[in-house]
Amino acid sequence: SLGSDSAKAERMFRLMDGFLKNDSISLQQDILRHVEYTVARSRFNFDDFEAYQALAHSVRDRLIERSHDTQLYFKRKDPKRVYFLSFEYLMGRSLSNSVINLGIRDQYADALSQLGFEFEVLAEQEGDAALGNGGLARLSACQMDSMATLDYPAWGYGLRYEYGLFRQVILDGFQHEQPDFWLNFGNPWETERVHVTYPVKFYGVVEEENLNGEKCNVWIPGEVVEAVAYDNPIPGYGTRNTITLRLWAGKPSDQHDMEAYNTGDYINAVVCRQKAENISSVLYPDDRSFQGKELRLKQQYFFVSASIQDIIRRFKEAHSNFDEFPEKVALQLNDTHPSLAIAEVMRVLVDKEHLGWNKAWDIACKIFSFTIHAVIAEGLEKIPVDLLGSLLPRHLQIIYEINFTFVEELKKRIGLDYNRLSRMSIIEEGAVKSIRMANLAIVCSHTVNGVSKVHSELLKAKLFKDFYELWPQKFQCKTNGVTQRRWIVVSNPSLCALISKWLGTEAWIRDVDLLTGLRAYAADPDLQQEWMMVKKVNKMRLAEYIEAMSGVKVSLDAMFDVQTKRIHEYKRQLLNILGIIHRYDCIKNMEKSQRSKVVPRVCIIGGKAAPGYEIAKKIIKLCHAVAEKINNDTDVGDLLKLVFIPDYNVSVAELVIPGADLSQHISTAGHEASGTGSMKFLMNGCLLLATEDGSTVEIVEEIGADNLFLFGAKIHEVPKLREEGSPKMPLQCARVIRMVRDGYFGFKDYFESLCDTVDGGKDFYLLGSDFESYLEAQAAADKAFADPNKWTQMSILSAAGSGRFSSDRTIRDYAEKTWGIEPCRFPSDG
Ligand code: F55
Repeated sequence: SLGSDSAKAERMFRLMDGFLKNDSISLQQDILRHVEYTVARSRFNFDDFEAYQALAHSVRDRLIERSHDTQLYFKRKDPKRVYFLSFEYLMGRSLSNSVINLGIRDQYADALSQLGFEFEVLAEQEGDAALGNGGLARLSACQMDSMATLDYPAWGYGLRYEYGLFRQVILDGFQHEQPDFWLNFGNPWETERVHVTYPVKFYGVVEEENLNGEKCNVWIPGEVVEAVAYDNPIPGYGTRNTITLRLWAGKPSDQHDMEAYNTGDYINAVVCRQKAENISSVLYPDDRSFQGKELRLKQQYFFVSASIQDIIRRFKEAHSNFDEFPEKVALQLNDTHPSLAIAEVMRVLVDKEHLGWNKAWDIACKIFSFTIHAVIAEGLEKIPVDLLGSLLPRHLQIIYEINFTFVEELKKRIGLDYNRLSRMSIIEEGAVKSIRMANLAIVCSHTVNGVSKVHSELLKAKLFKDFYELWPQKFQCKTNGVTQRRWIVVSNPSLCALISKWLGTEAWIRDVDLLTGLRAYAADPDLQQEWMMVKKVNKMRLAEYIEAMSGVKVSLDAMFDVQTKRIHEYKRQLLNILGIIHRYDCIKNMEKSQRSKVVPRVCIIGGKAAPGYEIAKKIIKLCHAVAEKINNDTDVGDLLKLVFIPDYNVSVAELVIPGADLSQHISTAGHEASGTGSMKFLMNGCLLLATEDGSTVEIVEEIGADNLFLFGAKIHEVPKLREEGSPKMPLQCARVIRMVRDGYFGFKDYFESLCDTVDGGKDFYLLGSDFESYLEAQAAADKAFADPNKWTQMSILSAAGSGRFSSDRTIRDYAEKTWGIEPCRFPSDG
């Protein structure tokens, strides 16, 4: 094998630039070959979807070749690897991203046009891979792109849900959920690894046994499910490195079946097999609440156990004992969802590898790092002890053991402060005794990261104060970022070309700090002119989509004002809608002659509500009710339109974000851990209207407060405002709420409870107290928009200052400060 003779191997690696050629003729032949033999259609007769499938398979061939090379190279170099454990990934589409990262988009476009097809049209055939809820899941996807591009020896692990995030269908203005059976037409990007399977065990009992005179615990499980690997290639940009996202699917275990068949109940045994597949069948659509459901816990353990077995197998291939484990392996916990991995690593090292508790714990504490995405205690995951004890009895024991040692240690450090001890304990006593997964993760991780500066400070001051006082050195900050490959290069080709032209290089695609070079030309009339043209093109694309989706015709001269994200009370889509009602009310009440002074707006809202989140669903309905009224009011015409974009997902975002003039990030201060949508809008030269929350604070540091529209209470003011309550409700806010209550938009009774959240005495999210300042910020935005040159300059400065919000920066930071890994680049020019 190539592993033995290193000089020879090096030469081989250089020679083998792959078998597949990328000239136009080769690509055409390749596509036709896949039409004929993979898709099994005649090469003389196939439609757009079949052409897409063949094209995807042709790209996939190239990805596979690169994955092989990358893995072989990693194997030979045996660098320290990072394993990124995330329960959710929002990958969206793969085609455009892949050919761009491979550097052969133009070649493919040319080959296709020779065959009579258009690349863009075929790209539209692809459905989204939506294996996640929102920000956290898209962040994982952006970070995978950066890990590949920066040549880090990384693996992503996750679950291969058969049903991704539900499809949102709007009927009469109400959200309905439909299943997202995304694998229906096959998935050309994944490879099933039938030989990479591991048994995952559940239930049963733990028995004490005597092993060579020593007592040890043996878990005798009651159910076995097989985990099978599906590999998804993640190509880097400007490098041959292509890493792997390995997703696990459940399949029946033969081992288990043998017993069932022997009992003679054949039919029942076959039916039982089906149950195994259920484990990975559906993604939980809640992005906040924890319901302590058994299936969810099963999913967590299933994914964790298979991943840990895979990681340990790979390590053991190259090492005979575990001494070097911490020098070769870093495990990143993406929120608490995968933190059972801690108990699993302990179980494997102690029970299976017989390392001894202390040695195993020492290793565990060196390999885990933990990033938390929640802000408030209610966002933290808790698992009922009874549930864990029945599903994973040995893991419960291990967690108790970890907690016992931890609490004893703690007593020595802080004395018998029982309040504090009980706050910090991994076990929460109470009506439902449960495991605090965040505490488990903090105790074992060497590093705990927040996702923005303010969030990291809040963690230290509030949520994890006790832990911060104990271990200040553990707490770090890794401000989130997004990948400019997807959010500029893929989604906004015209802007991409414009930036490269003015910077005289495409190097910013790998080195995004170069975008600051645009600052020098921000006032240049030529750049401004071209910049406006690009925005116009993107607005046109978006306007066509809006008309197709909702039948509403919008004017390109209007300001496109966008708020797209999951629907949440704290994200305050309701504040946006109340602001729109106010604007409408003003237009209706003004003298006709004054109307020509109004800056026309198209307000665009999009996002999904968790299926059980009633208030969020009412917000969606209110949006539709208000839109119905405004859009049909001839008094208003093009001065104001409101559209709800249904089924917001990654590919819709790619269309919406480049077309936005203004975007809103208006969470109640202190509630958004980071927010990453804002970064995507910023990169696309969209101006932000925002509260000083999460990553916005850092965006202000980069682009200056003059280049966006800030408003609202600051984080430290929120508690006091809450105490004061609604006397602060301004008249304007009270008036628009009254309009809703009086049935101005219909559905009077239905909106009552929604209105109560604002004027019912609590106004927890401070819509009332922020209302005036929100209107002022909106007025400032109107004023700026009325001066196109000024606006364009602010837009250029926004994009020019977005470099810090690239996930490349985030990942480099993780690699250097948290994981301790180095790039490992396949020797080739990409
Ligand atoms: C998903 C499942 C559960 Cl059980 C809990 C939370 C979630 C989830 O989707 N959280 C989430 O998206 N959090 C967001 O993470 C982003 C990335 O760090 C942040 O930008 C954002 O502020 C935060 O809300």
